[in-house]
Amino acid sequence: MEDLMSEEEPWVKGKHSFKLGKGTKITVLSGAGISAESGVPTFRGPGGLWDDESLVKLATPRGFMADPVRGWRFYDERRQNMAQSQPNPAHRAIARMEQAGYDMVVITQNIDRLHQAAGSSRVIELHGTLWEIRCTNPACVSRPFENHDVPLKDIPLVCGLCGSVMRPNVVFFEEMLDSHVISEADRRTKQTDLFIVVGTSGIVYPAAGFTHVARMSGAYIVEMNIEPTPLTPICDETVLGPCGETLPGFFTRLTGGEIGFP
Ligand code: BV8
Repeated sequence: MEDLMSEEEPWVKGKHSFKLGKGTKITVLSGAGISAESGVPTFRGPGGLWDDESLVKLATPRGFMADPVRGWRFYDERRQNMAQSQPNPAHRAIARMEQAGYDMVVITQNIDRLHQAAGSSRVIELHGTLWEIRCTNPACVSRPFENHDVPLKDIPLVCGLCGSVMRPNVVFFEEMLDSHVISEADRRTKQTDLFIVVGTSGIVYPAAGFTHVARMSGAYIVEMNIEPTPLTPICDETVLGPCGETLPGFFTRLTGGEIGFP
């Protein structure tokens, strides 16, 4: 078969040497960069959300509870932005691989649900989602619930059951991730043959740690980013470029052109 490598694709390292088998287990670890081409701002890098230090505080339990009005304004604005966003070709390519029958799971750090909107059905959300809300009172019997009001009707949102302030059902900094979510992601990573790290700065743990777990478990690791990251040294390949272009091209090559992408 002629080499499907497209010359113009800038490969920082590694030559495409992974061969796909029918039972190959593919896992994608995605970060904010996979949603950048959908118009969802990233956290770090040019125009990153965390450029404004005071916003990082709102993504901590103490910061949010110290000023729930400002906290909810911050999250309401992000919900409004996310509500305008559509999955991009990177999200769609991953979903297309699942629909084509490949064993594909997504472990995402993102809270925008764009993977699910693209059609991915096996998504592990490490940091929760902005489209769910929960009560902050640990003694309250209410459960997290979906809420897609854009904009939010009340700020701050208050629990109808106990009157406490509500919060987005996301994992703040300094909060433990859900232990079941962690073990599901860990188990999948350890079974993975091809681990694709897309659009993450590889700074936030424990999420970034799954790439190390994949390495130790013998997976072939491909990184897709617009710049090298602290994970680059442990990846077998790094492909530089906007993942909305590089990821569909990567899957086309991987499947020998078997599946085209819209
Ligand atoms: C925990 C949800 C135990 C909320 C997020 C000191 C004190 C306290 C904690 C810590 C500490 N030091 C370390 C920690 C642990 C901390 C951590 O890792 N901090 C980092 C900053 C050092 N982690 C935690 O706190 C975690 N919990 O450890 O619990 C504990 C308990 C008590 C005390 C201590 C520890 C919880 C982490 C989850 C936090 N929640 N978000 C919200 O969104 O508001 S984190 C936030 O960063 C996002 O969720 C995001 O997922 C995550 C990682 O960011 P990325 O996704 O990588 O995005 P980023 O913008 O950074 O990078 C984008 C990348 O895309 C770039 O590389 C860019 O080049 C690339 N890109 C851009 N465009 C494209 C592209 N690539 C391809 N194509 C493109 N077009």
